[in-house]
Amino acid sequence: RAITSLEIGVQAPERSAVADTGKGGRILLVDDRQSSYERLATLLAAEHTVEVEPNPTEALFHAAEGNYDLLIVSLDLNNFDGLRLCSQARSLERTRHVPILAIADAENGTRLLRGLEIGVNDYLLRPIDKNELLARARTQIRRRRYTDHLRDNVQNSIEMAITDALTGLHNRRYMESHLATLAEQASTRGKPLALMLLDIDYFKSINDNYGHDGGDDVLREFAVRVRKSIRGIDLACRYGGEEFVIVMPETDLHVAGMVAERLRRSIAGEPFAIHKGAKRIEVTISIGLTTLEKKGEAVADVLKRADMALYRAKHDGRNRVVS
Ligand code: GH3
Ligand code: MG
Ligand code: MG
Ligand code: MG
Repeated sequence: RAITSLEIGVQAPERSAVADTGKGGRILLVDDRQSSYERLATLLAAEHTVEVEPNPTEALFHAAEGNYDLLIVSLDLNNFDGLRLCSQARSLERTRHVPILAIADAENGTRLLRGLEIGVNDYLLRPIDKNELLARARTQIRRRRYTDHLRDNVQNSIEMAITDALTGLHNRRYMESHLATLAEQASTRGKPLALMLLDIDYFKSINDNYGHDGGDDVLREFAVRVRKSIRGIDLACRYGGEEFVIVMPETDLHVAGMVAERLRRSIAGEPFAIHKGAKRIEVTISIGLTTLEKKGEAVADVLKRADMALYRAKHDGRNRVVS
């Protein structure tokens, strides 16, 4: 798609420099009147990188792909195209958070009211004053960056709260809250649910022989293998030091038993690499396996049963699955 964009003469700041100054940004100007967009683009180019797109349909494509900090949309386009663009930009996931500054002739003032209703962030009436244009663009870009920053922080906090830092698997807290939901779903839908508790055998001696870092390497590699052996809907978590839980929705005891046995064999059958280049060490695991037994059963009871099965697997000689 050929972009009829127009890079304005003034040197555009680099993206990183933009972030440093906290000022200049990338703006997509959607306007089809040449005298208008040339003037606006020149004014904006004093602080920002500006691209011009006269065609609103094309503009939506660019906006969705272009990582802009601000859309400036003329509502004087024919057939209410400017308004349609604003409303489409608001409904698309990729453009929802990009601020929109609308521009209109005074005679199109009613379009501005519509624009504000559908989520335009700010507006300017023609004739446009240079300082006002720059001030409003700056405000929108600053706000955008701030909310992006907040959104990233919230996202990170959520991820950190539910993830085990060493292995990247879910943590125990997440598993316990999510397990209740999965068990409820299984009960209401009349589907089976399997749960296995996995514990690395003689892990203390791995730590003793290869150091705590060697032990950590084993835990990380173990998590990688677990992830490979389960489906997307299964839930794997690090339950404690070298104990893990796998919850398998819509899986009965027979199938879960095969999954557990395959995982046990894949661990025992391929020694683990610790550190770079160091010799490989043999690791085995014991697995206690159970299923949700009756509708509405408490998850604590399911976990207890898995723990008892694990205890028997250890007692019976380790490197085995017991259900
Ligand atoms: P068993 O076969 O009965 O399970 O023997 P074990 O040695 O694995 O038993 P135990 O559960 O007593 O030992 C687990 C050890 O795991 C104890 C603890 O020091 C170690 N551990 C717990 N968390 C971590 C961790 O994050 N990293 C490392 N390297 N070791 C850990
Ligand atoms: Mg133990
Ligand atoms: Mg152990
Ligand atoms: Mg243990």
